Amino acid sequence: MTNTRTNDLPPLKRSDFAPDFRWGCSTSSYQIEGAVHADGRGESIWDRFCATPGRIRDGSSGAVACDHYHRWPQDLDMAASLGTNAYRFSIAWPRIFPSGRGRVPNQKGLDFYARLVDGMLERGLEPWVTLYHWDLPQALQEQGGWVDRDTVAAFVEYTDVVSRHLGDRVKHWITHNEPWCTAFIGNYEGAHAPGLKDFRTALQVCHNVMVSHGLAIPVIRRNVADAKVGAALSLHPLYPASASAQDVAATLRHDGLRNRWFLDPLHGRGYPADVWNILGDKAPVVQDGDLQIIATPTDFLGVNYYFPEVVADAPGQGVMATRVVDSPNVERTAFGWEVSPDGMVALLSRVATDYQPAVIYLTENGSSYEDVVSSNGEIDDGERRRYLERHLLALREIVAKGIPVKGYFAWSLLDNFEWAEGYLRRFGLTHVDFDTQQRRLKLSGKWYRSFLKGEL
Ligand code: IFM
Repeated sequence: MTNTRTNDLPPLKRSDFAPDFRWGCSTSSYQIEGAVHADGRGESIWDRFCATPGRIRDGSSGAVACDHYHRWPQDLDMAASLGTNAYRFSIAWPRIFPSGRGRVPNQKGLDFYARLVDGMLERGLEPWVTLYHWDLPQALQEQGGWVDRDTVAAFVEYTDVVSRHLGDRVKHWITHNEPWCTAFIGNYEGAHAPGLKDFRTALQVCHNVMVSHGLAIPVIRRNVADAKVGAALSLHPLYPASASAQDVAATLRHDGLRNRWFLDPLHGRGYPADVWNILGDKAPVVQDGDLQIIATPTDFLGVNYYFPEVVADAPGQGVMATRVVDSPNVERTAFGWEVSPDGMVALLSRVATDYQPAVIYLTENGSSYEDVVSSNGEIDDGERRRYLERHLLALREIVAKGIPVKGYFAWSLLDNFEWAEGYLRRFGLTHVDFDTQQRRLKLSGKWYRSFLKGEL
């Protein structure tokens, strides 16, 4: 994989894209809000996970994070000042139902999101809600969490309340963010909340999350006139570590669980048979009608793109007998993720060819570098700026191929709590000083602003 994009391409302009193209930033509740005890919010699995020694690399938590719960007007001002026309954020379920479910939602939690949405609309930002970005109420985890079918019912109730409350103002709804991470990082790798390490559990969690996605769609449509609904998947272009038949077969298996396990059932094809046959007794329990539910038609496919993976055969390693290897001599972010705009072109071309979604949104894309505030207060994050520019050049190429990408959301508006990495990884276009809560637009943010305002 080489990145061939060069400076001799025509300069990038906002007008290369359709006038109604959505340009935004993405955030999520636990990563930015803080205020974990404010206004009746209940405990989430991430509060519990962070309180467990050794789980978060720097021993931190999202208890304060960017204090966005109190500073949201300033943050929305920043988003609007960039020239974006949309803003993707998530709702903290424990603010709405502190114990996960109940007859009466927490009005103060609903009011917070109503104020936030009104604030977006006042600033010309179209609100894009994500209902689940990983902060499950801890009380539901104690009853089994996503592995328990009751959590599916609880999610549908929560969806009903939120969509009834915000549906007059919010038209774009994302049910789940990155179900792969919910299921496998949280329940198989154990690196995210709830920190379990069981493959069978992860597969059942995955299935239940997908069923909850399908069941939520008609509820949103019932409550929201002109709703546009989809899920945001983390997808990866995959390449075999060598041309050997073994590595090629391993890459196909890996693709089966990483990409097709989500894309196939969402597009009415059921679970991929090649993977299902490998799973044996680890396969999830699928009730009659579940696959039809998961395949409930959506309005768009959300794709979160960060990096490609290189895969090798690994006999005896896990059920799938595959291994992701570090390819040498590739450019990486400070997080170690390969930088590959070409991978984004390959991924979206593949998704468009294999599944023909009517509309795709790039619901996340971004990079983590070790930003330094210079003595004059500037944050010269040239690497992130170049990452952004190169991915937008790739996006222009994707759109020119006729692939129906209709929007791009940069991850993220702000530096924030990066899950198991704590505050060690910064993804923001805006620098946050976590001691003072001072925000400073980085060079990358200024570049995004110049691009969006036609000033490049
Ligand atoms: O911070 C995360 C986000 O919550 C989900 N997508 C990937 C981002 C970077 O790791």
